[in-house]
Amino acid sequence: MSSNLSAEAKAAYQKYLDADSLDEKIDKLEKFISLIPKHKATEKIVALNKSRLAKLKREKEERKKKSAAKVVSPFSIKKEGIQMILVSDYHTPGVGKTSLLNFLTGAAKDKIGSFNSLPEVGIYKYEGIQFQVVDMPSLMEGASKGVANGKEILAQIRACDLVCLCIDLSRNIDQQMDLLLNELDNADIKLNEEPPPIDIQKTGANKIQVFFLTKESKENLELAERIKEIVRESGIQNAIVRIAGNITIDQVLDELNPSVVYKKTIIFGTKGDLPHTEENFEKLKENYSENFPIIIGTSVNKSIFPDDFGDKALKFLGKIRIFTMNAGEVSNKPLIVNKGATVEDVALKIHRSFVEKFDFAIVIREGARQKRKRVGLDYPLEDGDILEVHII
Ligand SMILES: Nc1nc2c(ncn2[C@@H]2O[C@H](COP(=O)(O)OP(=O)(O)OP(=O)(O)O)[C@@H](O)[C@H]2O)c(=O)[nH]1
Ligand SMILES: [Mg+2]
Repeated sequence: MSSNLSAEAKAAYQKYLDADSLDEKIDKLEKFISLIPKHKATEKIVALNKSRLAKLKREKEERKKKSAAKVVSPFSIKKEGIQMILVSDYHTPGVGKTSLLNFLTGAAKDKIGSFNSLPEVGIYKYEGIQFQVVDMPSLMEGASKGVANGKEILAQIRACDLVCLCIDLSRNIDQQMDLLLNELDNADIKLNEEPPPIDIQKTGANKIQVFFLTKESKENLELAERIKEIVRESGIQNAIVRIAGNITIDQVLDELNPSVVYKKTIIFGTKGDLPHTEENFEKLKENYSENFPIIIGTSVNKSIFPDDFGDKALKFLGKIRIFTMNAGEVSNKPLIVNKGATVEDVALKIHRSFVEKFDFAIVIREGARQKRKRVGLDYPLEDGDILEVHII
């Protein structure tokens, strides 16, 4: 144990060593890591203990998977379309989540103005696209430790497509943001961060190999030994680690931590009709737009909500719409696929047989030089394309 550590940190480490249960061990180790002063000389000890933490957390995930008796939580909402979750912090009750849900979808009218302890759900339709709006109970301090059903709520946030932080513009916006960002960070939910270009695959061979795949990644060559050390320390003895870009040791640790997820997140400022909310809205944009490119001012009372929300959201999520055509008839419900999807990706979504018996496809693209084109499976599609697949 390094002598650079405070007495408090050393005591915390001892508590971790003494801990009996897995949960307790995780808790104590997290506490210890938070007490290590962060600078160059302690980097190694932080990394080492974070990989131990990753190991414990993976063990916990494994145990969870094994526990056969699966009880469906009332906070678990099955996805129907693009799932967006409205979240707010517990210390600011009544920010207007249920009102917004009701405004967009017509659901839960009778739940407005009262404290909601269970989620409410509605469908917001936008040009044939379904957005499933989930109004979650607010997040309490310590949610990631399970306070006020925090674990269940956070589990659904992990699974959703779009996190929507709801901030009451008539109250202290920084306080609301701080609380929310803190709770989500504690739960290892990373907002608007790109997942690092690291892939760790367990293998049969009894060794850890690190490959640097791109020119850029080769600048990290000197990290190879440390990466191996960290992966081994996290309990993995045999793996291939592929690095495809510039990375940091912290990102390797995140990759080993099974609870880390990356979520696209926007902010809704609510109650924009109340006095002085304009200043707070400006402040919200000023302080947070660097990390949150979409900040939307709303008012349920004055029906203020962007007409082009669906377009904005889809673009932000990196999704495109493809309209399928069958015998000249164009479907009015688009298929939602990832940007860069090919004819094959979409055909697979319709039915596997469309790929197996594929003959050719017709793509109709408004505004293109050649509006109607005959193409093959590998043809890349664009937002708004009309696609007709012909089979043999
Ligand atoms: N002036 C104004 N009041 C609003 C607006 N939206 C909501 N409110 C009011 O704010 C209060 C709380 O709204 P809710 O929608 O119940 O808030 P909530 O976020 O669901 O609250 P919890 O379920 O307790 O977390 C209600 O009295 C609403 O009428 C708005 O756009 N403008
Ligand atoms: Mg509510």
